[in-house]
Amino acid sequence: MIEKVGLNSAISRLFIRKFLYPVRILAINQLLYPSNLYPYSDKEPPMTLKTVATTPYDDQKPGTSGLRKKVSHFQQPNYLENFVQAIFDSIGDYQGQTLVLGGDGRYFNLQAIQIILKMAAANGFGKVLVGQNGIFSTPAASVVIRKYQAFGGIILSASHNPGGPDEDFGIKYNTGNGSPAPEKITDTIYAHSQVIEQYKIMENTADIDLSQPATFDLEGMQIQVMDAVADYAQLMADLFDFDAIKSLFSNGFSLCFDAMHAVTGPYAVEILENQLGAARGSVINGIPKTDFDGGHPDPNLVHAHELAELMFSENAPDFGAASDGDGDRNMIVGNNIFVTPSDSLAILTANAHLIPAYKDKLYGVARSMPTSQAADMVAKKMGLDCYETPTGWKFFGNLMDADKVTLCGEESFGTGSNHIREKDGLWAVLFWLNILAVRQQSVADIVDEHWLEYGRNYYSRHDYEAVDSDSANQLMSLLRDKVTTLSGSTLGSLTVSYSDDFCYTDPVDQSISEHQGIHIGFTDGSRMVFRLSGTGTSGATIRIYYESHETRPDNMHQDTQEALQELIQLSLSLSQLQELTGRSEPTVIT
Ligand code: VG1
Ligand code: CO
Repeated sequence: MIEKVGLNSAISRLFIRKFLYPVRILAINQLLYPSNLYPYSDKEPPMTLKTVATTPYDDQKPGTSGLRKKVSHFQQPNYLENFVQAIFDSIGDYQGQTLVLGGDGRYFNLQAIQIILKMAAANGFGKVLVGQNGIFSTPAASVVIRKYQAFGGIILSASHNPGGPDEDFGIKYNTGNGSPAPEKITDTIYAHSQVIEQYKIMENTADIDLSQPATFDLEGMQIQVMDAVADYAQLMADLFDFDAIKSLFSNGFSLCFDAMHAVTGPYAVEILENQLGAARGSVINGIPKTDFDGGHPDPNLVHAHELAELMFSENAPDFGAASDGDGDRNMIVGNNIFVTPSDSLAILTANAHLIPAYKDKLYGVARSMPTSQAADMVAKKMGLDCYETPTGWKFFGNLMDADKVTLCGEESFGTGSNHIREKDGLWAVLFWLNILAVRQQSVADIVDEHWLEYGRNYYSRHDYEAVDSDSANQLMSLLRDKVTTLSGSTLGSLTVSYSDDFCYTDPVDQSISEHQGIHIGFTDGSRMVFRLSGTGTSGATIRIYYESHETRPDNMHQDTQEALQELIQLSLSLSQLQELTGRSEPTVIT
């Protein structure tokens, strides 16, 4: 099927280029220019496929999830074009094949899409599936790549980073399985960006109208503007028991979903309100804005404060949730209770048998290294394999493709499954709603029962944002030296059982990823992890993650920061954070 499409489109491209195209250009030029002014001879129509000479930028190394920079950085001459051409030069033979294209709707999304469409045509793609108005949430892009067997996709997003002319933009490539490109491809993209001399683009072609579903031809390449929500919504209906969730809502269950003026608004309104019958207005901040209304579209209690205030008030609805800029993260909150993302992964795993799509088989579970070990406890009891990967969703793709894991999660408000190859915010919300519909208990009761059965993993992450890069690097290298000698030693009341700089060997392709974070584990099961963010755009962000395991039933409801106090103090003295960075407090605590 793919080959046939490829062949057909290759033939039609040839036909259009050789015969139709020159005729059309001539006709247009005759119209545009009176005959005495017509600047080109009949034999030499203006070429629209242009090869543009360019020089490399030295900073196009993709981070945890694609290349992220300030908008103005992306607007430098050829900056975007260089990176897109570097992607095309790194992904193999896509001639005549299909590319998926869309983004989270942030500032510069539409301009970038028009440029990428023209570059895709010039570089020989047969077809581009682009979301209406240039929109695809990250999970929806993954759905579309898989469903239409595309060669790959380009997703324009800086996720939870703020948007607007002075804020961030981002771009990443996903492979044909719908997964963020693995490191070997992102490394190749970077290598190409460092030696790039030219890029190809169609010139003198009008912008494509993306305002409604339609099909266009761009010099032989087909462009299909698609409803950005429909395929995603259909997949959700296939996975979950929509009837059970509908009756939950019709029985008066209340919900508040904060879309944070980011991409998830239209998806949430369609699925939660239109299809499942949640009350109108259950989705708040549902209109996507190019600058997220000046907010920081990161679904945590700090940034989703409108939701947080509501959920911890007397008028709290039964269930609250929020998603991020590109729709792949989720925060789950019950009436007066916050569910940590690490606990959420564990609870979804323990309750997967209640969900149509997961009731028959769970392969295994995976979590990123800094994520708490709550899921490990569940996996152990259920006899499931549990994998620990570096931070970033790209590391889960191989495990899912090889049927080693079904559910995956990260502490950074990311949860997902093998239904696609990205984390998926609304999917997690629907999973929770399906559990609540079946169990007919409150979020708080479900969490409490879970802790009683598996123990509670107190968990917190402290971020020190926009720290001077040199100081942050110095802190990490000092720690790297220290950890080699810590094992067996006593720190405060704790004894170190292991400490190293996390190195991951992919169990499927044996690729090795080094320096993925300093982790120090203690004999009582508690841990701390230090790493530098790979998604920020100003200075460095130091992330410190803390976890301790509590099994005494009477100690399940302590304040998290207090429960982790000893670890927090230890981390500060061990890393000399204050001396090296001048910071006495984290900028964000989650
Ligand atoms: C952060 C999170 C990580 C997540 C990544 C992308 O990375 O910690 O867990 O996968 O963002 O998420 P870092 O390197 O800044 O810690 V998103 O929502 O941008 O797609
Ligand atoms: Co995101």
